This record gives sequence, C-alpha cells and structure tokens, in this order.
Amino acid sequence: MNINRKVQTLDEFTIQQMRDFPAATGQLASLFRDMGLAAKRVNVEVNKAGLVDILGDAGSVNVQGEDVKKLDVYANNQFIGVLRHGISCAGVGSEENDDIVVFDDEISNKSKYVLLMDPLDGSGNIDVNVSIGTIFSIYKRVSELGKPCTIDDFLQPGNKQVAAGYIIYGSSTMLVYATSRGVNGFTLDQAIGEYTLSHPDIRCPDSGKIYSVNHGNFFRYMEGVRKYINICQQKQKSEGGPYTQRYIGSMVADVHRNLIKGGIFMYPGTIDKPKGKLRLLYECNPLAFIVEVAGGKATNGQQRILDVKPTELHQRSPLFIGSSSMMKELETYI
Ligand code: AHM
Repeated sequence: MNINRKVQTLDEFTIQQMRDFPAATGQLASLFRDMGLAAKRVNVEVNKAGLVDILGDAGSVNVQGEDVKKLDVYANNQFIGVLRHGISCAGVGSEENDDIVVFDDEISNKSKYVLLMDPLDGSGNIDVNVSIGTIFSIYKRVSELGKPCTIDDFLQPGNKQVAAGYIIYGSSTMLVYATSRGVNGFTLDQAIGEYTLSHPDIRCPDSGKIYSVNHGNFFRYMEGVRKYINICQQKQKSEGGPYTQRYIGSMVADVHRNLIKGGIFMYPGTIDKPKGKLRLLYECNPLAFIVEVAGGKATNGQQRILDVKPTELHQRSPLFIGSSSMMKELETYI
C-alpha cells in the first residue's frame, strides 16, 4: 500500500507545532481536535439537511430576537457537548445562549481556556443549500485556575486571543485556524474522516479585486461608506480594477474567499442600526484575528476591532475587514 507522506492531518500538525514549546500541555491542540470532531458531526447533518426534518425554524427565537433554525440548535449542542467532555475548556460563550455556559467540574475548572463561538453562521442560508460555517475564538482565562470560569474570562479584547478559527461547510468542508504563528487550512477528507493540511501558511494578498457588502442597505450607510462603495464600482484597470462584487451572506464564506483571493468585506452600521448586525465576540474578533495574522486588517470604522474592550457578551459591531491596501484606501473615506 502506498502511503502519501505529503498528507499531514490536523492532529499531526498540532503535535508537530507543540514540539517547539516544550512547556506546552497539549490543551490548545486538544481544543482544535474537539472543535474538529464536533464539526464532523455537524457536517454530516448539514449534508443531509435536505433529506431529514431539520430544515426550517426550531420554533424558538435566540437572544438576538432572531428565529433559531434547527441546525443551529443541533450545532450548538454538539460543540458544547464535545467541549464539556474535553479536557481543555472551562466554559463556552455562544451566540445561541443568553449567558456563558460554565463547565463546573474538576477537570474543566483546571482548564486554561475558554471558547466563544457562533456555532452556525449564515443560518439564513441553510434552507437553500448555500455555504454556512462555524466561527470560534479561544482565550486564556484570567480567573483563578481550579475554580469555575467567570464572565471576565469572556469579556477580553480580541488582542488577547490565543487562537481563532472557522469551519466552512461548503463544496468541501474546511477547518482554518490561526495562532500568532500563522494561519493554516485543513480540508476534511471524507474518505478517511480526517482534516488534512491543504492550505499551509495562508497569507491574505495585499490587494484584490473583490468587495463584499450588502448593497440592499446602500442608502442606509453613512456617507463615507457610500463614497467608498462608489469608488469600488468605478475602479479603472490602471487602479487595479475593475472590482467585482461578491456577497454570499455567510460571513465565513465571504471572508474565507477574500482571505484567499484578496478583497474587502464590509458590514457597516446603518442609520437605523449604527452598530450593524455582526457580533463582536463571536464573529468580528475571531475573523479579525485570523485576517490580521494573515497580513490583512480589520476595523469597526473607528478603531482596530481587536482593540475594542467588550462590555457585553452579545454586543454588535460594524466590521470592515480584508486586504491591507484596500483597507487603507477605505480608511481615507470613513
Ligand atoms: P446569522 O448569525 O443569523 O447567520 O447572521 C450573520 C450573517 C453573516 O454570516 C452575514 O455576513 C450576514 O449575516 C448577512 O446579513 P445580511 O443578510 O443582512 O446581509
């Protein structure tokens, strides 16, 4: 039997990374494995969503006042269940839960990390077979080890993230994660049930031709944002244009594409909703961390996303994120 030595699994990769840190306890690597495991289960359900009765609303409304889809509930339960039984996570903050979930048991209380997540982002796309994703963010606890974690562990600014990642359930399923050392992407090989390193050391191109924004809100955006969108539409070849508008409505997929190809994603505030739609802790911070490690930039229009000190778990934030030189141009308008 031929063994392809070029294939490296997620576990092999994280173990190899750990070798550079003799003091590492393996807790972070085990968190990635837990997230990958739960995502495999979610992936199975996503793939058969059209076949079984898990489409449509679960009949309840989440803490943001939005309809909760059945797959959201399933994904939330899977991730929390796997993390609760793992050895590295003291508690979880989830877009789907009002409050933090504290795993108050002996092993969890000794765990170094807490995790924040949007278990199923882009849920409006579930029913129509469009890519959706999971986004997560990992922090070292600031509360005392050996005791249950507290809300302070979760309300840390994004610049304190130890790692962040996402899983895309798309034409293939991918897990991408970043630590301060780099961003790496793993594609799920369904035949062997393993994530294999397919996108090593992802770098966000300095510039690109894609801009992603919900044009339907155009007249509710602030003047500076409208001006920048007009600039995107008018780009000449000599200025790196013409630009292309791409907007899936699943942020993970939109940001992933722009990360690989170069581009800018915007979810600005509007006149009626100045803070926009996206959640700082579950969506903006993890993606800002990943894109910055890859060489890009992310702001809320006024300051670097990662420097915002959160005041509440479910707070929203405008988001502008992407290739560094496109972001610099945007900043001259906003
Ligand atoms: P969700 O948490 O209900 O899935 O909403 C988040 C999603 C993002 O993935 C996406 O960028 C955005 O909502 C799209 O919103 P809109 O339809 O307003 O453009």
